[in-house]
Amino acid sequence: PVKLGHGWSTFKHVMASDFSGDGAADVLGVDDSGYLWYYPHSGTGLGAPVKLGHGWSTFKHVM
Ligand SMILES: [Ca+2]
Repeated sequence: PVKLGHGWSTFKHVMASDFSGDGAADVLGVDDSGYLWYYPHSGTGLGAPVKLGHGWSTFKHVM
């Protein structure tokens, strides 16, 4: 395992995959306010988060 960061305890959902198609796994997360965040991975670490949307707090599963 590789530690990518901390502070995820307030997130309701966290998932990783190469969403951008560049070969490095990125992270998507839904925070406790229902915001969906995208954390791009440059290959050396996670970049600044980008807010993708709101209203995801009512979803039981996000994948
Ligand atoms: Ca990627």
